Amino acid sequence: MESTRTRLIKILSAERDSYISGQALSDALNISRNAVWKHMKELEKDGYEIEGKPRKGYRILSFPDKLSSNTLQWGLHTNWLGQHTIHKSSTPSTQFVAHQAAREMAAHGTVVIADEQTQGRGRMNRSWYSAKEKGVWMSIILRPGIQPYLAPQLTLMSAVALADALRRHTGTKPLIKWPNDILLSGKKTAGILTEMQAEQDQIQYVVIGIGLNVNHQETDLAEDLQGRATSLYLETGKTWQIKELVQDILQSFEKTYEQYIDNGFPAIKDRWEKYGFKIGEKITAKTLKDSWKAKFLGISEDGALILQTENGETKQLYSAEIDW
Ligand code: BT5
Repeated sequence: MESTRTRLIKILSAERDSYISGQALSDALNISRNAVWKHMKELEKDGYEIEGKPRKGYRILSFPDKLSSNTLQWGLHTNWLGQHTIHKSSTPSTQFVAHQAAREMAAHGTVVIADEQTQGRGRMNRSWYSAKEKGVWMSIILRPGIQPYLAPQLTLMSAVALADALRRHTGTKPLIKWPNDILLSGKKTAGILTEMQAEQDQIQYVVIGIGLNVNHQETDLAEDLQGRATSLYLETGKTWQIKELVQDILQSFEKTYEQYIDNGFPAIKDRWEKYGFKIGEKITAKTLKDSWKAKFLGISEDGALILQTENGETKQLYSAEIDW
């Protein structure tokens, strides 16, 4: 059940240019006119700019820049992704919140987003720095009808969706470093973490975590990241509105995900390779037993890394540590 507040914002948002009378709102929401007025005061406290005119009614003039479940909806053009959002001002990790929500049957496409994470995570228990209100820290809950062994493709698909959104929104030239990093000028700007709950041949849910550095100045980056990581601000000299970026990322993600589910991985593979970092160049790959120099040829129809070793042999790897 949506809160009265959310319904109020939806009604006002649908009529951007005309006024809606207090009576019409009170009828639609089944609350008194005085209660409507109180809600308006609360919205103003949250940074909404609302115009109230005697005998005409109310309209929203502007939405706050701040992230919230409501502000995210204004201007979000998706069919299912982000239609339900959980927003936290501070949380250890949006991944934790998303796992819990998914266990409690949160719908496919639910988005968890935070202004700050205090224990943000990368892969293999590495940490992810998530400075307050400086970036996009979000987790997407999906319930894809694919076999569990295909889940790594979702990481590659997400990276393509994110790279597309960044290129279009900011005019930057992102590259994807296999499997999950987005680089600008050779430095890490975003990372993706795919986690899954599955039985042998069925996925219960997947949580895709996306961390994107947006408005960080050099000193906002943790000391050990300085020189290795970057942000959209550092690359473009511009401050970006987090809310608008999130909306574009979600729109791009929904479209790319649908293409993947409808047509499979091959179309994603071609797009991935256009962004692929060091394709055609020499890299060093390490597995538990081996380490060898090889040329990075691209990715296979199912998402494996294709390498050509120095003696001309072609190898496909699904997981490896790479020295780039
Ligand atoms: C990743 O792991 O790159 C996945 C990052 C996923 C973060 C999102 S934020 C929302 C959601 N909630 C979470 O708790 N996590 C997800 P990995 O490839 O393991 O890279 C981790 C490494 O990246 C660290 O060991 C650092 O070297 C570096 N790193 C940490 N924070 C960074 C940052 N803000 N920007 C750039 N690099 C960073």
